[in-house]
Amino acid sequence: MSHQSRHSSPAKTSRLAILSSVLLLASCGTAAAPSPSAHVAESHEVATAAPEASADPLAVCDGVEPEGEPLEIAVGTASYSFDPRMIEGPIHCQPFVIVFTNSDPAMADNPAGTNEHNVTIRFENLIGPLLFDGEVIGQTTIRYEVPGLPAGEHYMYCKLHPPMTGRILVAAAGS
Ligand SMILES: [Cu+2]
Repeated sequence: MSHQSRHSSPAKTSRLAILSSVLLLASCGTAAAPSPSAHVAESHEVATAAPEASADPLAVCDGVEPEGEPLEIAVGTASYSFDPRMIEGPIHCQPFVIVFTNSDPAMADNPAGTNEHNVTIRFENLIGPLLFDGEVIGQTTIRYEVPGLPAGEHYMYCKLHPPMTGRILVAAAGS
């Protein structure tokens, strides 16, 4: 129906296109998979053989007491990327604070759609369980109180600009 396409703005369409292509890349690994059937079989195997993968990864931190004041980590933005893109310092299951400053100004006819950003954290990669979903902000600073995360390297991105990504390295306890 023609009236539906009129409601879909070009900016929204391109954002959805970016998101879907990122998801496609994340789920398939490479664009040149050996064969479609091999990929389907692999996905099915993962889904059925690891039911615990859908469980909340934060559950391992239940009952862990915070030690001292939470670590504060400053994260900024520089032209629609995180600065720094690799966050180090958090310890296994210890809450920390991200002091997030968005310094990208609003502008008319922004090819990126909006200058607003947030920090979303997922377990290990883009399709991992959600660990933290920070409030979206314009050009300002916000304090994100992030719960203790399990040790490992987790995936950080802006949910309005999925190509805007980073990593959070969480060290093992006692390290
Ligand atoms: Cu953003």
